[in-house]
Amino acid sequence: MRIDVVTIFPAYLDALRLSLVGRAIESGVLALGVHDLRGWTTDRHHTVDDAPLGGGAGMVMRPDVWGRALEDVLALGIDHCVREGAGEGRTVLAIPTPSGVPLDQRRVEDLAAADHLVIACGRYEGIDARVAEHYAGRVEVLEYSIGDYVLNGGEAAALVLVEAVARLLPGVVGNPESLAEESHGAAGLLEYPVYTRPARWRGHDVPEVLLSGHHANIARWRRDRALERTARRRPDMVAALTADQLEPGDRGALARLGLAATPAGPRPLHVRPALSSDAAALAELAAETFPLACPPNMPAEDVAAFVAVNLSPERFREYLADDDRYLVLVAELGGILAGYTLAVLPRAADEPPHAPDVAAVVSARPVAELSKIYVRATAHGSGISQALMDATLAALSGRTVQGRPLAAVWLGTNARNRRARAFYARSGWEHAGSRRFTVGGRVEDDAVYVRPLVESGS
Ligand code: JCZ
Repeated sequence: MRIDVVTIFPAYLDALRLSLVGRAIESGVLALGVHDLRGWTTDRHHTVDDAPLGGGAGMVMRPDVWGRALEDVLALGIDHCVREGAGEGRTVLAIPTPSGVPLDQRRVEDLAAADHLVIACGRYEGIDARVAEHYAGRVEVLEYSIGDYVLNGGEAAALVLVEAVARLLPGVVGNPESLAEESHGAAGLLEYPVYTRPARWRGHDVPEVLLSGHHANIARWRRDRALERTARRRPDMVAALTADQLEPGDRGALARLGLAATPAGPRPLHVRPALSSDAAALAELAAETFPLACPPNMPAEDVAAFVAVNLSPERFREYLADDDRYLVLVAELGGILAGYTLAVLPRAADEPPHAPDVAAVVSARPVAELSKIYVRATAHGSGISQALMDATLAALSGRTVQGRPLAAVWLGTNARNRRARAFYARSGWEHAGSRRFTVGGRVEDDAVYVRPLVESGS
């Protein structure tokens, strides 16, 4: 590849002769030319600028000087391509400007595939706009920005572009794995933090997992830190993650960061106690989600009758009004209810759970029932159920019945609902047996699960 930089401060680019880029030049994978724009002036003062037409502050770089410079410099690329046997070659004229397209790794990768890159560094208020317009008819023109801040000229932005492109040329970065593993690669995440010896420095310890030699745990820890950093520092990048970029275990990590992995990408998830003003929305959500949890052969009329009686806005208002007995939490995704939980506390501390198999397995009292944990079908698999369950268990851990803290929670789920059963088994619930349950006069079997509660604060 050949890169030519045109500037009124050629010495600014001396730094490129150092380090990796310097080695790329020495090894021959990169030919770099730096040219003084004043070499193409014709007056004895070597004038490159003139006043802005239409008025305004500062000066503008003259198109005639730039035109002569670019004719000569573009010709150097033709010679280079012929010598390299690259045929016509691909030429890009890159012009740094704060009003350009943001430079990112995708674009750098694309530019690294060009044969000739010419970088035109402006100063003052920039280059007469007709220069970019004129050359766009002859070569690819890219007006680019290296960030939303203002420099005095294009030279620093040229250094940035040359360094970013040069390190992608074959043989420039010693270990191609370091290229593959980096930030802004296909992973769509920032890098995890890195450490070296000593294991303790000024009272700061290296995270223990990195000394464990357990490769799977190290990989998970690094992935979690990368997700956490990206969520905090670059919410735009996290929001742009697609399902194919997520690995098993990422949903849980995102949920702990308050993000649900929706089909549109991770979105902020807010779990809070339900308010009386949520009753109508809760009833609507319940009517949508309850049928999904029903046995597949249950007649639609029975499902509808159950919803009308037990999941009406009026019933929700009753649940919400009786907060000694009911705990209702909702999950909001982008301000919209995406799921809810309904837990039922016993009236008396020694009241046995309303499922004989649970009573047989758990002797401790009081015991609450996690009656509903429903998530809108469109949000299934997003980690909302996990977040709702974690929040519900945390809230129940702080509750007492007649002064005694809750000892355990149980729940029943349709025995044939494999998705739900796998979810409970995965999240630390113990299968305790089954219970009979009637809906619309039909007998159904539920699998029952239990979980002990640890008192909050202990
Ligand atoms: C010429 N001022 C060229 C580019 N990202 C970014 N910030 N500032 C620039 C820039 C500023 C300039 C010129 C005169 C680029």
